[in-house]
Amino acid sequence: MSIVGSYPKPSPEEAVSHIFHGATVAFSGFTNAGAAKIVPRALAARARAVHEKGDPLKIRVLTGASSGESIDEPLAQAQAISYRAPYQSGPRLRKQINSQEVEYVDMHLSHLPQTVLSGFQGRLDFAVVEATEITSDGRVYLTSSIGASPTYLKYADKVIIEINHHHSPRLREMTDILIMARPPHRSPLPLHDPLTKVGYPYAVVDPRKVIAVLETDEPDRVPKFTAGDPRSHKIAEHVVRFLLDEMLAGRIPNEFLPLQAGVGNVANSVMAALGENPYIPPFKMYTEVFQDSLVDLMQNGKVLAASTTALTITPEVLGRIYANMDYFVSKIVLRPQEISNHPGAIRRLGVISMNTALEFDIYGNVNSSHLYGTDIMNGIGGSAEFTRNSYLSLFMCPSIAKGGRISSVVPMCPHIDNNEHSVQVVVTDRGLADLRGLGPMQRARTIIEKCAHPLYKDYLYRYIEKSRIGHIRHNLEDCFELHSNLMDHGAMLPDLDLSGVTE
Ligand code: 0RQ
Repeated sequence: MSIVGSYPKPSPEEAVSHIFHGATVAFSGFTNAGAAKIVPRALAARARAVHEKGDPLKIRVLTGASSGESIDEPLAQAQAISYRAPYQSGPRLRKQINSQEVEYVDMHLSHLPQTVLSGFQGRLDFAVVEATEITSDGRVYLTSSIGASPTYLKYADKVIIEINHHHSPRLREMTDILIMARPPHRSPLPLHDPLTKVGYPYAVVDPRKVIAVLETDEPDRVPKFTAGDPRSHKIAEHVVRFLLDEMLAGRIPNEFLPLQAGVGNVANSVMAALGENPYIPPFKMYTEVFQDSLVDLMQNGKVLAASTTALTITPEVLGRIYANMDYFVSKIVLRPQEISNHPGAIRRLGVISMNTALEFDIYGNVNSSHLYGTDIMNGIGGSAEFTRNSYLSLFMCPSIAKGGRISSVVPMCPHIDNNEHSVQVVVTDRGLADLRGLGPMQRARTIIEKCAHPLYKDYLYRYIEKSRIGHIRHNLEDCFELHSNLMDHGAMLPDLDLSGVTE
């Protein structure tokens, strides 16, 4: 039985009629995994109808992380979002944020639940959460992501539950839910291994707050990941060689250390390369997003275990997991994002973090979120909490973008998400720069030599030579010349001959 108890079961249209202009609505979903599906669709339709009559209907949207196709895109299309936190990745919403139609707060994902419990997000009017089951005493068994849903269920005034029959009810065997108490009443997390469980297999809601239980049977809209391109393979080669060298040097133990990997092409290629390499021992993951590429590695024994907050897995591959739950339930733990991304757990476990940058500067400061320092791409997601607290932190990206019109290595990043104090290793298709123990000028020369594309090396060397001498050399007049050129002329160095450049 997926609905136990006498909960109201209105139509989706009736359910969303409660949601008013200006309401804060917190949805389940960390990526498209476990995202609410019925309510965003029905709410978008209602917003369109309300707008046609000339009345306003815009809401403040919280989720676990991005939730493009399921939540952000339909609501953004209906111009129904006024405020968004803590992460997004949808093209339409991105446009509305960059034209300042939508206020967006780009946050560390583990911070979100405590901003809710401490009241910084204001009143939480509604929580809309996907589940496999709700019981009469208010236990809610979540689906393919946990995200911030336990906190939303606890603090929202009113709750709508979407029971999705597509998901396996056995997901609860992977689930481990704990909500951190208010400080100063927090205890140490007794988490010594990615598989340690410290909580309960369900979230809890006061049944009196539940105003609707809806039912559906639809898969998560997780897009297929694209196979890595040659540059991603090159980056992966550098990363694998570096990790093997670290093992040989005794800095990574023989049983290896848990890995965190960001999303996208490059991360997938790196994971595939680690999986294929016979000298890398079977390893565990302590991460926030578990993707398709890891499922095969888990099935062939290379990935021993994974702690995550989301199974961001295409429907076909998720079907494979659901058909083999006896194998997978003992190897995956699904946690709330405040635990999957918890600084203390990441530090204790000695996680190796591998995230993707848009660009980094010659001193090792990284920009993953803002093009030209102004336009949001997606956000920081969990990249900064993993980077800051990991045992080894790596950032990766191709050395050039847009056919060479953009260099990913620049004199100074116009926006910084992870700074030189947290970033230990940067990698491009050209090579890897290990920055540990290096002073600023050593970092600059190593990064230019190892990571910059040959087209941009001379410019970068010249930049440091003509800069003002201090602990760090910079020339405040020229430090953003490449970005200004890009905006004014469409290329960072407009006079470069890019005819032979292949990406
Ligand atoms: O442009 O879309 O027009 O082709 O930016 O670049 O190389 O396809 O990068 O998809 O791997 O994403 C950092 C955005 C990389 C992502 C980022 C252009 C480039 C292309 C995209 P097109 P790629 P990817 C775990 C951790 C932050 C969150 C995070 C991200 C487009 O990884 O959002 O790590 N990370 N979370 O041509 C201008 C530059 C550029 C540039 C590339 N320097 N300037 N444009 N592009 N470099 C997940 C969670 O937290 C949930």
